[in-house]
This record gives sequence, structure tokens and C-alpha cells, in this order.
Amino acid sequence: MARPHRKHLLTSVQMARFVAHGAHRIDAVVPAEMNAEAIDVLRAGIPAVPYGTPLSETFEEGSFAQRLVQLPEVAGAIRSFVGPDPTVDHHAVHIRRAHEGSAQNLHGDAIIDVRPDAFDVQLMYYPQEVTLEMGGTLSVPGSHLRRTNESDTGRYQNLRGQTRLVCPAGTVVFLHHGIWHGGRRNDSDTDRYMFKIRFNPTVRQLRLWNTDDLDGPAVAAELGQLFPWYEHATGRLEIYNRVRLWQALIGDQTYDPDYWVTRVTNRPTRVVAPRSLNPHAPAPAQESA
Ligand SMILES: O=C(O)CCC(=O)C(=O)O
Repeated sequence: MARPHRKHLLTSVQMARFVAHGAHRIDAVVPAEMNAEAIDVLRAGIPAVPYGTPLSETFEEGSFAQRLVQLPEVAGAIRSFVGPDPTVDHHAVHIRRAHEGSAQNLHGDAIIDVRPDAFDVQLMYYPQEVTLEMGGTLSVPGSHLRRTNESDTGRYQNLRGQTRLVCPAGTVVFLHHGIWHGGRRNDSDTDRYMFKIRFNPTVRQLRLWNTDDLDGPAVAAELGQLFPWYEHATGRLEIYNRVRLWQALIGDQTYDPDYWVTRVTNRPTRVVAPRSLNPHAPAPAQESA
């Protein structure tokens, strides 16, 4: 895939917001003529590929899906999250039928996957306008770094601050692989379509976005955001988890606005004990002055 123009890459503030929220949304980014074409394409189905197929080999030349991922803003976001040459973990068309009568439980899309320093990103494309009654995807901001396993979050209902997607046609949402989400019940007369692609990085996720604003105060403000469903104490662990991820993404282990990571990861190696408790052990080397 051609290298996206710098102006289409995410900024540091947008990237930090993604690290805090677990989502990045681009409204109406897909042009109307492509949205008009999409439903027939999604109904017909998009040929599956084996897990881990390079993106460049996943979709046929000139196909709808290939044009979708090559839209400048979409390609810029993919590049910012997972870099050049990602592989496609899998892709799928999701349809929530008109008056289907049930909703999906909250879930994450993988077995337990709590990589502290890397992530997969999932693109969700909505070709139609999604109204509240159409049961847009529910997601829980700030849930992506919490240690849970796939469908275990299904026991939770209606967390404070959860969002139900309502969006114009042609909207694309990028989600961190761990975010709690689920399709809602479609109470409308219209089937609702969504096309999802999961990308795995093939390069280290190190400063892949436009870092011109990396040192601004807005970055720390984004990373420190709390969400209404967080517990008073455990919620702070999410900030700790984000800082660890951010350190990995910027390649700087010293970035730590609240000193929490520094404290928790502090494992000095210098030994100053005078001698071993084992009387037969050789004397330790003397410390030089
Ligand atoms: O249909 C939706 O809105 C979400 C479906 C989904 O993400 C899933 O099945 O994992």
C-alpha cells in the first residue's frame, strides 16, 4: 500500500486519546457513492483469507474492500496504529437484522490478550446512517486494558459512560482489540450492516503517527482521562496501564506523569548486603569507592 500523506496520519493527541478511550471514530469518511455500493457488496460477502494474510494480498485489486482501506484518512489511521504492511487477522460482515429481538452481550474479540506494549486494531465500517433504534455497536470507553477474558464481560449491563454508536453513513470506527463492545438489538425496519477488519502489526508500534505535537501538555491530559464507570482505586490502574502502553509507543520508559509506573517497576540490581547468609558462600566482591 502506498505511504499515506503525513496530513492523514493521527496526531499525538489523537493517538493518546485512542490509548485512553480504546477507540477512534471518523464520521462520514467514506464517500456516498461507495456507501451506495456497499450493501450489495456486503450482502454478497467478501472472500475470507487465512489468518495473518498480508493486507496487500487480502482484497482483490480494485475491489470495494481494497478501495475502503486505501481511502487516505482510513489508510492514514491504519498506518498510525499498526504501521506499514499489517496483516489481516480476519474480516467479517456483521448484520443486525431488522426487529431481530435480541442483542449481543458485551465482549472482547479475543481470548485474554493483555499485551501491555502492543495492540491489534479493528476497523468497523458502517455504510448506512445508524440511528439509535438500529442498535449501533455499544462500546465501553476505557475498557480495553482491563484484564478480562473474551465473553466474561457479558455479565455486565449498562455501564455508566458506555456509548451506543449513532453515526452518519460512511463512518469508520477503529477499536483497540480489547475493548468491551457488542451489537445492540435492532428495533428498526432496516437491516444494519457493518464490515469489520482486524489488523495485526508486523512492525514495532513505535511512533508511527505524526509526532509533531508529542511534547504538548494535551497528551498527558488525554492519557489521564477517567471514565464514569471506573472504580475509585482500580480505575487508576487503567491510567497506569495506559502509561505503560504509551511508553512503549513512544519508546521512552521515563515518560511517567504521575510517577506510578516508575514506582511499581522499580527493581534496583545493586547489592549492598555485607555477606551471604550461607557461611560457605564466597565473600562478595568489595564495592569500589
Ligand atoms: O454488530 C455489531 O455492531 C458488533 C458485532 C461485533 O463486533 C462482534 O460480533 O464482535
